[in-house]
Amino acid sequence: MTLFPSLPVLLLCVVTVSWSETKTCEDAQKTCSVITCGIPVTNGTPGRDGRDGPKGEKGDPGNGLRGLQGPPGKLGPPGGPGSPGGPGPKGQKGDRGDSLVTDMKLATLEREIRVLKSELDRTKKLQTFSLGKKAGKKLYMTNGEKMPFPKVKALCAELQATVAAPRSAEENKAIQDMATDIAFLGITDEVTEGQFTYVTGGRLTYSNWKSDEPNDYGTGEDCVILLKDGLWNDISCSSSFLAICEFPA
Ligand code: FUC
Ligand code: CA
Ligand code: CA
Repeated sequence: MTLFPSLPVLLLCVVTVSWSETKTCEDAQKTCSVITCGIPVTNGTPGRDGRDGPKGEKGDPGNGLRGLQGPPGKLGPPGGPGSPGGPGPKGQKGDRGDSLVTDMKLATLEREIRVLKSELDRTKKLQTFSLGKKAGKKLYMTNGEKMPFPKVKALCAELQATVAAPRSAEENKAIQDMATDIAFLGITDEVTEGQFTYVTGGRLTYSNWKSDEPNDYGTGEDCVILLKDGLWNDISCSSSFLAICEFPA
């Protein structure tokens, strides 16, 4: 017996199944032996893919294991200029500048000082020789003028000297020998009447008063003069006598 019925029967079966929606497959099988029940008929070929749907919402962060760190990203754009740096280290000492000129000036000055010292030394020796200055002895000098005592003091001070004041018979004689006239001595009792002192300070270590002197005669006598014979007399300081200055030994 053949599996397939004749063509008119097959067509009838197909039509009958299509008209009755409530009829079960088993009912249809009773009237149409070619219908097989239980297994659905296979679908047709799939249609073409539809268009992409809308983008979904962002999903929650995953809590699984993190992946390994990726490779470094691309080099970024260059940054802006930084803030100015601090001061650099101290530089080396500069050149000596014009020290060469200064050195030459100094050398010239030193040479000139050497010459001047030499000339001063020669002048001093000539003066000593011409004045008969003796080593270790004071030098007495006069300009031959007579004047009141204050002027004698001022004159000698100008010469960086003092008024002649003998501290020994020898010095008294030396002054007497060079004096051309009665001369003032650098001795007074201006500070304390009756107490004669050296104008440079200090009590007398030597005196050569004439007899009855000092007598503070008249309105008073506080200065001292060396008489021609070498003796002393107190006299008024405003009277005028020879000025003699002394220079150290
Ligand atoms: C003597 C001196 C005085 C003055 C007078 C004229 O009395 O003691 O100083 O010289 O003479
Ligand atoms: Ca006196
Ligand atoms: Ca007197």
